[in-house]
Amino acid sequence: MNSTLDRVSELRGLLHRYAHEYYVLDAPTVPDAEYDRLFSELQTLEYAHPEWVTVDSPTRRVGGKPLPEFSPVIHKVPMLSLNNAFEDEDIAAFDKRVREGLGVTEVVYDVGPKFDGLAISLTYVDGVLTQAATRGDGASGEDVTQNVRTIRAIPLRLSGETMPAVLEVRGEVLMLKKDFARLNADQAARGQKTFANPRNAAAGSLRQLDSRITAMRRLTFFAYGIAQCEGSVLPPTQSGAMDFLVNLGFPVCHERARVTGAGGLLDFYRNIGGKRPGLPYDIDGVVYKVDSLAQQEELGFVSRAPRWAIAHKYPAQEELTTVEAIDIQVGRTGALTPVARLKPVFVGGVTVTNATLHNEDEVRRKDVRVGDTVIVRRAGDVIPEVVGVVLEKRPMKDVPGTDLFSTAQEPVNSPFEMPKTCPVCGSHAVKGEDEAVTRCTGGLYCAAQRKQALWHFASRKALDIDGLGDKIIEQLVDADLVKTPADIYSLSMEQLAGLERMGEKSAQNLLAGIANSKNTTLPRFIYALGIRNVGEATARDLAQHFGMLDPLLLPLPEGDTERKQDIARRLDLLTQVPDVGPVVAQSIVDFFAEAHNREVVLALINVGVNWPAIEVNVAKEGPFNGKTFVLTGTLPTLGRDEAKAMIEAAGGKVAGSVSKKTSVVVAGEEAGSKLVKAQELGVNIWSEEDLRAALD
Ligand code: 9MJ
Repeated sequence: MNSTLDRVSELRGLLHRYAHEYYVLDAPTVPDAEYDRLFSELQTLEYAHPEWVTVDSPTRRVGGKPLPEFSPVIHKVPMLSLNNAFEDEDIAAFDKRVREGLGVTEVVYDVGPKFDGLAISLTYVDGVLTQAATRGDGASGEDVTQNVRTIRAIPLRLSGETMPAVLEVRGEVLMLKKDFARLNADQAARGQKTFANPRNAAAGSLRQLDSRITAMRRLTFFAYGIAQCEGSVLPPTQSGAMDFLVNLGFPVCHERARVTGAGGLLDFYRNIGGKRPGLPYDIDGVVYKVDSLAQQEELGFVSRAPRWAIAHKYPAQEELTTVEAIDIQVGRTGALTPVARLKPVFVGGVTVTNATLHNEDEVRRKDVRVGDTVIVRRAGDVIPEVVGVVLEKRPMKDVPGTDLFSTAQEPVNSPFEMPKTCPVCGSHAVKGEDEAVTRCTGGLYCAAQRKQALWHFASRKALDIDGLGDKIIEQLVDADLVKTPADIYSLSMEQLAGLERMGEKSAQNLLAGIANSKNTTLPRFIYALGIRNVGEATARDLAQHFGMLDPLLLPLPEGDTERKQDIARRLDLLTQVPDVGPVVAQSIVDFFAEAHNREVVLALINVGVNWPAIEVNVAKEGPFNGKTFVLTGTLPTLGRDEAKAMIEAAGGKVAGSVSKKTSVVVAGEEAGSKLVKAQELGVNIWSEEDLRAALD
C-alpha cells in the first residue's frame, strides 16, 4: 500500500466532489481556500510523481460539468483559468519567468482587480449578442444567453464606429455587495435560503432555468479579455484591448493600471488591498497580465493557464476551523452574546480565535455546535463571523438502529442552548418575546456590567462624582475594591492613593467628590441605577409620581401565583406613570425583582446617599377627577406637555399606555399602536378639539 498514492486519489475524490458542489450544484461545502490548498497539494504530488497523473485529474481541467438542463456550448477558444500566487516572492519569480521567456530586461503589465464572480464568454455577431456561455470545464460550458440578456451591464448591441464581424469577449458576472445584502434580506424575509457570499449569489442567480428570476437579481459584469475578433484590427496591447471594449460599450473596471516590473506589481497589490473594503464588489486578488499581445502569444500556455498572467490573491477571507466552545459574553447593557471560541485560524491576514454568533436565534438558524467544523469569515475590519457549519464534518456516533442488527448514526454534540442565568453573576437571563437579544437582569450586581454601570452611576447626569473617570473605575474594579456603587462610598485615602497615576491631591479631590455626591436628587438617583429603558426623563417621571422608591423595594412573594399577581400589580402601578408603557414597566419590575439590585439601593441609602423629599403630584379637584388619559400622536396645536398640564389641572391623570382602565385616549396625527389598542378595547377616543370642549 503506497500512502502517498492513496493521498493522491483521496485528493482527486475530494476535489472532484467540491468542484461539483461549487460549479454544478451552486452549494459549496468548503471555503475556496480549502479547495485551493488541496489543489496545490495535489499539484505538488503530481509534479513529484508525473507517472501518477491521469487524464481526469482535477489539475487537468477547470471546474465541473455543465448542468444537464442548459444546452452545452463548445468554447472555440478554451476558457482557461489563472495560476495563483500568494507571496511577494511568487510575484518576483513570475516576473523573472516572463522576462526570461521573452529575453527582455523589463516587462510592462496591465493590472486590475480579480473579481470574485462567475467567468462568462459573450459572442457578438455583427455587433449583436448571439450567445453567452459559462466556463464549465473550460472546454465546454452552458448556454445562459437568456439569463445574460437580463443583465443590464451587458450590451445587447455594440456601439462605436469599428464593428467586428465576430467578437468573443470574456469577463466576470458578479453581484455588488449592496445588492447581495438586499437579496439576502429579501430571501430571509420570505423564508428562503440565503447565500453565503456574493459569488454564490451571482452563480445561483445566473444558473436559473427561469430567466425571470435572474432578471429580478441585480447582477453586473466587467469585461477583461478578448478571445476572438474577426473583421476588425485589435490594438496591440491588453490595455488597448480594454479601451477598445470600452468604446464598444462594455463595462471595464476603472481600478486598472499599466505598471513595470515586480515592484510595480507589488505596489498595485498593496494599493488595491487598502481600497478593498471600500470597493462596491468582492475581489479575491489582483490580476497581472503582460500588456503586449505579441508577447502574450510568444509566452503561450501551460496546461490549464496562460504563462503571461497570474492572479495575486489576498489572504483568504474564509477559512475552516473547529468550534472549541461557545461562551456567553455579557455586554454593557447586559446583552448576552454567544461567542464561538475557535481553534486558531489565519483568515483575512489575522489569526482568529473568536467569532460572534450574534444571538440565540442566529445560533439556532445556523445550528452551530461545539465540536463542529465551521466556515469563518473576516472581511475588512469587520468582526469575524461564522458563515455556516460543514454538516458532513459534524462528529457522529453509532447508535442502535431500528432492529437488533442495524446501527444508525447521530451527532455526538447537541444543539446550543442559551443559559437561563447570567454566566457571570447568576441573575436571571430574560428574552422579550419579539426580541432577538437575551439579557442579564443583574444590572449593577453583574461584574461584566459593573464597570459600565459604575461609570454611568458616577456620570454627570447621574450622581455626578467629580474625578471618578473610566480609568479609575477600571482600576477599582480590577483590584476588587469596588463591587457595587455603594462600595464607592467606603473607599479610603490609602486605597485611592495606591492606584496608578493617582497623587495624594487627586485622591483627596476624589474623596471630596464622592462625599459631595451623597446629596443628590431622587430623579438623579433613579437614573443612576442604570435600569434598562429608564433614561433621565423617565427617572424624573417616576420620582414625581412615586416620591420614593419604597413600593418597588419590597421583595416579590415566593409562591408562583402570588408572584404573578404581584408582578401584574407592579406593572399596573408603573403604567400609571406618564409615558411609562409596558416595555419600560417590565424593565423596572425585572430590575427590582432581583434581590441584588434591591440590596444595592438599600446600601446606598445606608451609606448616606440622600435627596430632598418630593412633592408628589396629587390630583387636583376638577372635572377630570378619577379619569386616566393617554396621549398619542401629534396634536394640531397643543404640545405634549401642554396637553398633560391641562388634563392634570382639571384633576385627571396622564398614563403612558392604554389599558381597560384608560378613560380617554387623546389622539393626534400619526397615532400608532396606542390608538389601535384603544379601538380594540372600546376606549373613548378624543381629538384635541374634544379635549378643549370638555374643559370649556
Ligand atoms: C478576474 N476573475 O477578474 C481574468 N479575471 O484572464 C481577470 N480573470 C482572466 N482576468 C485570463 N481580471 C483568464 C482569466
